[in-house]
This record gives sequence, C-alpha cells and structure tokens, in this order.
Amino acid sequence: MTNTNTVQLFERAAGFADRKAVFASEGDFTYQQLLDASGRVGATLLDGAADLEETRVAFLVPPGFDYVATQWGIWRAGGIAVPLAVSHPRPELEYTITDSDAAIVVAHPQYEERLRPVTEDLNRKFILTTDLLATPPTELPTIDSSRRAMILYTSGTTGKPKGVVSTHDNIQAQVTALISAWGWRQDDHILHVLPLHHTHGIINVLTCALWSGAVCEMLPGFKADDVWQRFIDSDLTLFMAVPTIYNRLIAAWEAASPEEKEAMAEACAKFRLMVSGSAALPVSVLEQWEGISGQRLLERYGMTEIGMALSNPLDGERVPGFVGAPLPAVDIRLVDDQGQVVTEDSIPGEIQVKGPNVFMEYWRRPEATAEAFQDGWFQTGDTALRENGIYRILGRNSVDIIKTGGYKVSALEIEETLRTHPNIQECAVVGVPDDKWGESVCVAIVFKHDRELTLEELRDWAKERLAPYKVPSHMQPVEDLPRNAMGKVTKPEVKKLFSPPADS
Ligand code: MCA
Ligand code: AMP
Repeated sequence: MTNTNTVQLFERAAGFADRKAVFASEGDFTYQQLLDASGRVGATLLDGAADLEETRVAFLVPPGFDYVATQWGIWRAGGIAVPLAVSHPRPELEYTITDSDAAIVVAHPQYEERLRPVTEDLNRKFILTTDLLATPPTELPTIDSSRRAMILYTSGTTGKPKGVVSTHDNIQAQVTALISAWGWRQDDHILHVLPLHHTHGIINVLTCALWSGAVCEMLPGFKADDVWQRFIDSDLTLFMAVPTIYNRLIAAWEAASPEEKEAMAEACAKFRLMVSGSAALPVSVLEQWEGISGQRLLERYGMTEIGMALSNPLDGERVPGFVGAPLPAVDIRLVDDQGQVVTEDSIPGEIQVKGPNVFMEYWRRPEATAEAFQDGWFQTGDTALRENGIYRILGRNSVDIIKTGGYKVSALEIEETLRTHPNIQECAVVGVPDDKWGESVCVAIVFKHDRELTLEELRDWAKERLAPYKVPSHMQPVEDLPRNAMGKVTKPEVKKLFSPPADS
C-alpha cells in the first residue's frame, strides 16, 4: 500500500480556494468555505481533544454542503466517517450505529426527530449539524493517510451487512485511478443524484470532483424530470448513474413533447462523459440512451471493497456488454472453480483484485476479512471472462446476492427479518430479472395456518424494518418451499415461481 502520509484531499482544496466546489439547494460554496466549515465541524467534534483517534462518527445529512462539511470535518479531526442512509428506517440506522460502535451521531435538523431518540436509547453523543458549524475553528491534527477513514455497510452472503473499512490511502488510490482514467479536470461540473452511503456516490462522483477542483452540483435525490431540467439549464460536463436511473431518464424522454425532446438532446451534447455502473447495463439501454443523447455510456465495474476495478476507455472503443480493462494500479486475475488462474481468453473465472484500492478490513470481523482473500487477492464473488484484454461480467457466485436499482441486498438478511413476522412460517427470497430494477426482490412464503397477508400488508410491515430497496416487490404464497433431497431450499425452483412475476 502506498503511504503518502498526509491526506491530500484537503491540501489540494487549499489550492482551489476561490473556486466553486458545491452547488446545492442551500446555495453555492467555494473550496475555502468548505475548508472553513469542515474546520468548524472538526473543532466541535474534537471538543478540546487533540485527535479523534479513529472514533466512529455516524452522520445522517441530506445531499448538499452540510454533508460534505460533516464528512470532511470528521476526517480532519481524525475520526472515521460512517454515513447513514436517509432512506433507512430505525432498525437499519440502529444496526449501523451499533455495529460501527459510533460514539458520536450527527444529524441534520430535518432528521432530528428520527435520530435523536435512537441515539439517546443507544446512549451516544448527539450533535446537530447547525451546532457543529457554530464552533470557531481550532488547530486540527495531522492525519496519516494510512489511518482508517470510512466505514460503508455492504450486504453479503451471511446475514447482516458488514462494515467495509477504507483508509485514506485506499480512498486516494480509488480516486486517483478514476481521475487519470476518465480525465477529470478543474473545469468539470458533475450532477450528483446518487445516495451518499455508497461508493458510487461518495467516491466516483463527490470525492473525484472535489479532488479535481471541479464543481459538484448536488440534488436532494433522483427525480427524472429534475435531472433533465438540470441537464438543460446547467453547464454540466459529467454524469454518473446506475442503469435504473438511465431507464427512468429514457422513460421521461419518451413522455416528453417533440420540442422538449429537442432541448433534451441538445443538452446532452455538451457532456464530455456519461458513466454507468453498480449493476449490469443492458445493451438495449446503452443503445436507447445513445439514440436519445448521442452519448455512448462508459460502463465500468466496481465493488464497495475495492472501489472501481475495470473500466471501458475514455478514448477508444467502448464495447457494449463489456466493462473494459483494469484501471491504473489495479491488478486483476480470473480464477476458475478448481482454484487455477485463468490465462486463456473466453474461459470464465472469479474476478480477484489486488492493489492499493483494496479495503483494509471488515469492521471487527477478522474471520470474514481473512476468508475474503486468497493469497492476498480479494475474491469478489463475481464471474467474468476476458476477450482481447477486456472483461465481460457473467454473474455472481451466490444466488443469495441480489442487485436491485444498483443496490446490493442479501436474500438471507431479508428472510431473517421476514421470518420475525408472526404470520410467516417460512420464506425464501430470490432476485428475479426485472426491466425497471435490474432484479426485483421476490419472496415465496409459507404462512402459518389461516394467517395470510396481502403483498401490501407485507410491504407496509417490512418498510418499518428494512431499507425500501430490500422490501419485496412480489410475493407468492406456497404450501411448501421447494427443497432438494438434503432438505435445502432450491432457490432456482423458487425463482421459477416468479416468471412472470406473480403479485398476490
Ligand atoms: C425503491 N423502491 C423499490 C426499489 N427501490 N421497489 C423495488 N425495487 C427497488 N430496488 C420503491 C420504494 O419502496 C417506494 O415504494 C418507491 O420505490 C419509491 O422509493 P424511492 O426510495 O423514492 O425510490 P427511487 O428514488 O425511485 O429509487 C430509485 C433509484 C435508487 C434512484 C434508482 O434506487 C438509487 O438511487 N439507486 C442507486 C443505488 C446506488 O448508488 N448504488 C451504488 C452502490 P412505495 O411507493 O411503495 O413506498 S455502490 C456499488 O454498487 C459499487 C461500488 C459500484 O460498482 O458502484
Ligand atoms: P456493492 O457491493 O454494492 O459495492 O456492489 C458491487 C457489485 O455490483 C459487484 O460485486 C457486482 O456484482 C455489481 N456490479 C458493479 N458494477 C457492475 C457492472 N458494470 N456490471 C455488472 N455488475 C456490476
């Protein structure tokens, strides 16, 4: 791992002082304002201490200037940033705060009512962003870049989400690979519409922009009509999103008048790059988008544990259905079922990754961390093949990992929660191909005698316990779950119950 010793993001920001950094609903802010505000945040968090010494600070702040000032303030005070998701219900927030063992919880006033009671019950220090920004800046510690910087929660094949710990060096490596591959520069201006508790929104969009001295224009969330309006009205050069978002933009374009369509196409012409990732981009979507916008989407492949690993080129051919070649400083190998490294073209193998971009550990899970590596290579669980140096993703090793709307969710985690419903005897969750979401979460349920639920009742109950993207979209009541001779539920058979999806 490279050790550059200091966190360059802030040193670089001082060099862009008077340039605009963030455009948000609260206003426009320069890099100097970001440095000043994050200095105040850091001072409040330190509360007289010299260094937070990797204290976890969880924060629930909507996309905008306060989010960035809080994140930077945590980092500058020597803390570990644990972003909470604005869409999460109480049990998910509680899990993240508890598992990360966050001593401090920060909330924007709009989430005070939601978060203060949780924080008080858990006996953590609660601070509002308005109070964070009120303290005058003090001297901040020098942070060695090999230190832990961030914990992001990601679903895996076992139960509850795990905290992925990245150091400042990891973040720097992930960012600089993208800066060089995608030619980020000071005069870039990106529209940010992604959630800010995952790598795509935090690293690829926000941190790359701020590393470059560019403008990050942040919307409160994704709404297709608002995005098209920003495309038309703003001087954007870059856009990055998941396939579901491109689908939604296509649907909005289809519903527009001929004059509006003309303005939309004209707006797209000014972009220098549009990127898709987090889930497989169907070739039909790539083609439709190219027809509408004149932009061939650059598809890339990544994972929370590694940042981005493979990317189509900025210049040169972007082959539909392929995710391109390894990014700078990222080593990739494919390993077959027998554990042999694949050297020939067109033979499938698991993608394994090595490099300074690869995360440090799963938070307080040394066994899971050890299991995730083979001879120092991180095992992604994704299968791919290589043709002429470029890679095509074929799928995942585990049927229990579902990608929906760009979010990774665990079938087992959802099953565990649903089984706590008093009417549910047994259940099996699967991901089923879906035009809108990539995959949709489907559940087969054996109800306790005479205690059936409607899909709506099930969803209402589940929404109080699970993130909205984990809540099943389709449900199939069954007498028994399909099982093999060993008594294990056969997920491929469960999937068949949903083709075409059955809403009951
Ligand atoms: C939301 N809903 C869903 C889903 N999500 N229904 C089925 N499947 C889903 N996945 C439902 C909600 O329950 C709600 O239902 C209604 O849709 C609206 O919810 P809302 O939260 O407003 O959804 P949305 O705003 O329309 O969300 C669509 C979205 C969002 C904008 C595409 O899913 C999104 O931002 N996705 C990006 C995720 C992302 O950034 N992933 C990167 C992970 P009701 O109306 O009944 O209440 S990082 C990663 O993967 C790696 C590193 C990488 O390679 O990037
Ligand atoms: P996450 O754990 O949320 O970071 O999601 C990472 C997973 O998203 C990867 O392991 C892949 O399964 C999937 N993924 C990311 N980018 C792509 C892509 N371009 N094509 C197919 N799958 C992708």
